[in-house]
Amino acid sequence: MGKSSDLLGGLIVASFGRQYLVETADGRLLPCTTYGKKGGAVCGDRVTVLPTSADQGVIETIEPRRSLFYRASEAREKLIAANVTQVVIVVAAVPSFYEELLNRCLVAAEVAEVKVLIVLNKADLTAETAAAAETLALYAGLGYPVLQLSAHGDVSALRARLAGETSVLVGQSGMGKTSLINALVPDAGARTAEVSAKLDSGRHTTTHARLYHLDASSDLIDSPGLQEFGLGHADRNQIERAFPEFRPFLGHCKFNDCRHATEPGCAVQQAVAGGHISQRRYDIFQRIIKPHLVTRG
Ligand SMILES: Nc1nc2c(ncn2[C@@H]2O[C@H](COP(=O)(O)OP(=O)(O)O)[C@@H](O)[C@H]2O)c(=O)[nH]1
Ligand SMILES: [Mg+2]
Ligand SMILES: [Zn+2]
Repeated sequence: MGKSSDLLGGLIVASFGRQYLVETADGRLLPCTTYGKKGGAVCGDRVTVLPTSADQGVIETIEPRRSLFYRASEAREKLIAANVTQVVIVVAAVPSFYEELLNRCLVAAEVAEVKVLIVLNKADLTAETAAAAETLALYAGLGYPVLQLSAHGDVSALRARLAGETSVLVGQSGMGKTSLINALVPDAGARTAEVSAKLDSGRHTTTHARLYHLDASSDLIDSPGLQEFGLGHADRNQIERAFPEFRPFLGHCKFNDCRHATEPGCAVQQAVAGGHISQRRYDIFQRIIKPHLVTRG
């Protein structure tokens, strides 16, 4: 442990397993590690670091987070980004996206109390995109902002929505997250090369989170492609409430602990039958909630 006068404030702008790159208050990029076996720090974290040499430091403390976006499978938490104000879920028609994964991201954003934006990328592939847009119309109708664009074209509508926010791009790999970063951050390639050189791990550059400054008040985090999104950290009530169209019906079922599955007098099932809740969303809800029915959340 160093004297507190040796400590520097900083921001984690890249994470590579247990190795981090910290942007210090004086503008340097300092490779850092953490004490102990477990990291616990994540891209977007504000930290204090103790420099141990001219080009190496140790993370001493992680400042309290405004938000934490993460997934959890069984007992293991997988942190994605800290202190974000917005989750940007990137989907595309090609390769096709998993609607359940989109929904899991929406639930996680709700649990993290962070707003969301859905981006339908690759709009230049017009025929395929029309079908995907139809799928997403359901979400637009529920109040989620949906932006259709091409990373290879005009991204100004997205840039406008990123202003003043710390946003994290999430989605399956191949949806175009890195392409969007490249469109939004003119020197992204050079910065990635700088990070690779600092951490001597060029082969890892696209498999871990990276934070880019868009301007003085806007940051954008690129995250590794997702194949699954565990919601082990969310309880049943949180998941139910993360489906906004369910809310008017919650608390109106015959049984207090209704699982909205096969119970009689279920207000949610009646809402599905009455067309107030879409069958698609209800089916996805049932799949998401399944592991949460074993232990009462
Ligand atoms: N046609 C088209 N292809 C795109 C667009 N954005 C990305 N791609 C392509 O999709 C592939 C995956 O993009 P990438 O940015 O690596 O996706 P990531 O895995 O989400 O980071 C690459 O071949 C990109 O060139 C787009 O707007 N239109
Ligand atoms: Mg990528
Ligand atoms: Zn019910």
